[in-house]
Amino acid sequence: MSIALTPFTGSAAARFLHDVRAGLRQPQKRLPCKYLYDQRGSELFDQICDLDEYYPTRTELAITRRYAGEIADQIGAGAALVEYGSGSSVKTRLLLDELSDARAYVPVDISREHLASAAGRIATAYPSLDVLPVCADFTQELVLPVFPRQPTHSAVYFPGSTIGNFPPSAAQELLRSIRGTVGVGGGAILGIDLQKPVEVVTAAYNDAEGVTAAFNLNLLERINRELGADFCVDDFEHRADYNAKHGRIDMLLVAQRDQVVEIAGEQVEFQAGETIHTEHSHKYTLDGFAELAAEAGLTMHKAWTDAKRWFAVVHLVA
Ligand code: AVJ
Repeated sequence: MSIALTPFTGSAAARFLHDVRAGLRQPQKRLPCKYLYDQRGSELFDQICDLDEYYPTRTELAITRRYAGEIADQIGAGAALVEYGSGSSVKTRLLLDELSDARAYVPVDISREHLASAAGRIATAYPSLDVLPVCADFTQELVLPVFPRQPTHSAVYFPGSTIGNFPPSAAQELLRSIRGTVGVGGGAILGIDLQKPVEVVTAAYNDAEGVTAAFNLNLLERINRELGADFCVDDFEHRADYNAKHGRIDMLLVAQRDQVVEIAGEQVEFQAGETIHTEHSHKYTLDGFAELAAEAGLTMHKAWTDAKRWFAVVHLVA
């Protein structure tokens, strides 16, 4: 199994430094949420998924388990399943178990190590499936690999409501690029988090054990570790507010006092109470999401939800 590599300009460390500097120079400081997921961050995220307060993971899993057969029917026979994010998860296997005639499985991930281990596990568990990992940033134009057995069509699988981390304009751009990747006759299965009572959403990002706080603060520790910055992490606090205007959770780091932080020779000033935006997590209505998809040229063909309508798995067709 070989991994197709998309060429990058510059090293990962140089990009990280560039993004951190650019984000912290803004009047409203921000850091891209993708950097939350280093080794430690990914471990903490796995712990978040097991928290009582964090409903999305288990709700999506229950929907997928219950409707795997129907979802596979919608994907259709002879497809190549293209998963955004490394897919060694239970959810992916539930679908692959029902897609007995799938031609290929293409996991796409930016992290080479994650990708290789996830692809290896799927290849072992499904020996008759062509597993063709692609190391790439799925927000960029995606070139599908050469298929040993030509699929009848492609279907993108994008679970986890990760699309909710993109602002609407970027989410729409991503949907448009999904449409470009699968082409006419292709489709996509997406997990999306739905609007629900504010207390439920807020609790999911402010857990009692403080795992989400550790996950958020780990970003500053990562900047210290990898970029040699001198953030005093104890001087920042985790906060997650529901932003009703945008229908999203805003995850923030709040400076507890005036301070100056040095990052690769650059001084960054913080005032007490000043915030860094680290992640937005949009909660959609089904109609709202269908509209967003339609503007990107995708039709919402079907949606599966739980009894409380807290989460949805949707089928979009190009
Ligand atoms: C997996 C990115 C969708 O937004 O709910 C969980 C990430 N952040 N707790 C989400 C996350 C804080 C999660 N996503």
